[in-house]
Amino acid sequence: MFPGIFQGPLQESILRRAQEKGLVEIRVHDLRVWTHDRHRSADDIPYGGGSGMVLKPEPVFEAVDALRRDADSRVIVLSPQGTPFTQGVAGQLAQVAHLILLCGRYEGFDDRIPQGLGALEVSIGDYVLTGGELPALVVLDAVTRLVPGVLGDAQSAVADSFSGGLLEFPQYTRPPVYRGLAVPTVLLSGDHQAIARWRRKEGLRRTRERRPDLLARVCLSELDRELLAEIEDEAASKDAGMDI
Ligand code: JF5
Repeated sequence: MFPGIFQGPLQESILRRAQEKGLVEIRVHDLRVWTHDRHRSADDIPYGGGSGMVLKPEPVFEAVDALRRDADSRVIVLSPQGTPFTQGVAGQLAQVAHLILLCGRYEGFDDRIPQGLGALEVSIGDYVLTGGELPALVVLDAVTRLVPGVLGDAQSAVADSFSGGLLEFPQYTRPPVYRGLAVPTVLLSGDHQAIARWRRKEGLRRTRERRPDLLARVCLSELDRELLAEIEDEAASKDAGMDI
């Protein structure tokens, strides 16, 4: 309903370059093209009563009929009722040749839309937005960066680390002290083994503090368990008011 929303994000930085290199092709369509009445209405009042409007099936089905390419096409509907969008889902969608992202407005869709289109309903998080355009951009961004050739080799390694299921370790750059805040000395040591251990430990510490739900799912190595035991000890001494 609002194709203009896509113009900024798709014409900057990595999404722009991916399109220029021909690695992805992104087309934006206006649903109103497939409306027929003179007001070009895509919405109607809900059966059963209640406030708000519902996206009508006809323009959506006609749009998808016109845009669907072949058996490779997958329809994605962005909605708070969808399955959570994760790095894993992004990885799966990056394998699909042709995605059709359907952006709703109003209070939601006539439920025959996702059902009848065999669509995957995807949610980017537990909050309500005014439309599906911003969620669609989130999906486009997360999927495009996984398409081979879009990122340089150095950056594509980073994609693997969230897929590793933990939060990232803290990063620092110069200067070594800024406004009294020092970079952890191990990072300046040149001891690559000590740095790797510190990074793993700090990734685990952050995940434990901020996202215990992730920690419960991830597969931990022997070293991870050792590092987590150290973190637990440190947290316990801190709680006891001791200065480790
Ligand atoms: C939308 C009707 C869809 O608000 C969302 C959303 C939240 N998390 N993931 C998606 O989608 C937009 C708004 C109104 C249908």
